[in-house]
Amino acid sequence: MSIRTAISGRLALAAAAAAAVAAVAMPSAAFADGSGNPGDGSGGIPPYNRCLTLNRIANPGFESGPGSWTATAGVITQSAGQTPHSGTWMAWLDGYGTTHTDSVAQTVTILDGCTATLSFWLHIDTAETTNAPAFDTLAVKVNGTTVGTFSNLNHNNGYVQKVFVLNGVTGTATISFVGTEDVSLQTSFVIDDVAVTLA
Ligand SMILES: [Ca+2]
Ligand SMILES: [Ca+2]
Repeated sequence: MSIRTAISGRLALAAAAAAAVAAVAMPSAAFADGSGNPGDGSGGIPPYNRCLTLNRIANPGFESGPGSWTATAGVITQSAGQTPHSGTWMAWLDGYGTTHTDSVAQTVTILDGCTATLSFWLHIDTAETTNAPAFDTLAVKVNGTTVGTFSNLNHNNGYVQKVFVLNGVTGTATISFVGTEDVSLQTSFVIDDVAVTLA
């Protein structure tokens, strides 16, 4: 084989390889919506993957401070009085030992045809006695409907992950946590690493 023949052969192989790569490139319709996001479900996306998105919650661990959340004063904090589940920020509701209500909320979009799951990490400590009624409560709400309730009776060391499947919730969904204390004996509801994922 001459050198010229060998080079010619290599060029032909390179051209064939390039053609093979071109043949398996994503069809242009996959990004027909122009978003560059194949999972946002807004156009040209096969239905089997349109729910495969990352966490819909922005600033889920509060590490950007209050950004993206609506909260009552002092809730989103780096206070040394509690330990976050991750990072240095958390949402600390209540803990005053007086009549008080705190809240923290964020609105997300749940795509039609997808099932959303809400999860978060929760730590509760309290000065209430464990065998008393639920004097201080935390309500977990979606669009104003309570999907879960916790209280001083659920106090725990460290954090426990709570998970709620939000069947039938589509479109705009406001996720809110509302902590209500009675007149005495503090209960702290500490929340971190909130997620809403779709499947
Ligand atoms: Ca955090
Ligand atoms: Ca109390």
